[in-house]
Amino acid sequence: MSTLKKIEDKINNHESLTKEDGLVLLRSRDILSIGKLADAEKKKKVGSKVFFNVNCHINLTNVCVSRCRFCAFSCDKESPEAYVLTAEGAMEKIRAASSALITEVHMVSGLHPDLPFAYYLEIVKSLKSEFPSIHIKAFTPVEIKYFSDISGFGIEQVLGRLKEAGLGSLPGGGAEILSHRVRHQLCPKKASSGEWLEVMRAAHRTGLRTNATLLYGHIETKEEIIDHLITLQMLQKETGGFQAFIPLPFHPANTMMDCCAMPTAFEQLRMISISRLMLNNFDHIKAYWIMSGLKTAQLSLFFGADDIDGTVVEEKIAHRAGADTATGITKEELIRLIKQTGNVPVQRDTLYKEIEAY
Ligand code: V47
Repeated sequence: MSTLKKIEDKINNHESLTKEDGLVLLRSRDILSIGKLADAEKKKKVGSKVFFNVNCHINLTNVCVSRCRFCAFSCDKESPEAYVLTAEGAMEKIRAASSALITEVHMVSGLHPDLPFAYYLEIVKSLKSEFPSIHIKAFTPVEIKYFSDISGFGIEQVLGRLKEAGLGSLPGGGAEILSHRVRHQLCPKKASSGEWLEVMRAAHRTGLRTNATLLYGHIETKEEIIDHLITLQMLQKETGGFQAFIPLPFHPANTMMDCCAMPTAFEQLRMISISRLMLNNFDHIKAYWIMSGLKTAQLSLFFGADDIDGTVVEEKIAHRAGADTATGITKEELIRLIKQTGNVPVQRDTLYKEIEAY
C-alpha cells in the first residue's frame, strides 16, 4: 500500500493525520492526488459552496516597534514613510468603502510606541456607533498582547474592553511559524508562540471567534510547518473557536529577507491541500487572493479551499512586499471567478452566516 493510500484510508475513517502523515504530504510531488483528497474533504464540509465577503482592510499605522525581518510594511517612527491615521481619518476611509455595502472591516496595524490603548478603543467605538451593522474583525494576537503590555490590563481585560466597544472577532495574523527557533530569528520582539496561542485561547473563552494563519516560504523547515498545523489542530480540539485557516505565501520584496523566492503555484496549491487535510477540525480553508494572485486562488478551489476572502479595497502589507495583484476587487469579479470553477459563490458575513448565493 502506498503511503498516500494509508493517509487516504485514515481520512476516510475520520482519523486526524499525524506529523509523519503531514511530512509525507509535504514531501510529495503528487499534488493532483493530494488535491483530490483535499477537494473531497472540502465537499464533505460545504458541498459546492465557495465563500467570499464584501470587506475593506485598514491599517491604522505602519509604525512598529517589532520590525520583523519578513515585513516590508512596518517602519520606524522617524521614517519619512511613517503614518498614523487619526480616528477621523480612519472613519473617512471606512465611509468611502461603505458605499460598496461592506459587511466587515478588517483592521490590523503596527505596534506603535506612543499610541495608547484608548486610541484603539475609540476607533472601535466610533466605527460601531456610525456603522452598527458592520462587523469589526481586528487586532492580531500580537497586537492584543501589546495592548496588554502598554495598558497594564490583562489579556482577558483587553479583549473584554474591545468586545464591549464593538469588536466582533480577531483575524489570524501574527502567527508566522509557531516555533521558538523561527520567531527568535525573524521576530524576536513580539508575542511568542505561546503568547499567540494564549491570546487565541482567551479570545475563544471570551466568545470571540478567530482565524489562524501560517507564513511559509522563508527559513522554516517542513517539520516546523507540520508542527504549526498540529498545534492549531490541538487548540481547535480544545476550544472550537477557529473559523478559517489561511496559509500565507511569503513575499520577499523590500524585506530583510529578499533573497528568498516566493512560493510557486505548485507549492501554494500543495499547502492549501495539506492545510485542509491536516486541519480536519477547521471548517474553512481560505485562499487569500491578494497574496496568491487571482489565478492561483481560483485553482485553490480545486485543491481544498472553500473561501477566497473578500473585496479588500486597499491592501498594504503584501503590496509593500511585492504582491502584483490589484489592491481590491469587485464582488462581481469574485463571483465570476468562483462560478467558472463550477462552485456556487456564497456571500457570507464574517461569522459565515450566508447572505446570498449566486
Ligand atoms: O500578520 C507580513 C503576514 C499577515 C508578509 O484572518 C506577510 O481573515 C507575506 O493575517 N509576505 C497579515 N505575508 C495578513 C493576515 C490576513 C490576511 C487576510 C485575511 C486574514 C483573516 C488574515 O501577513 C501578517 C503576517 O503574518 N505578512 N509580511 C510578507 N512579506
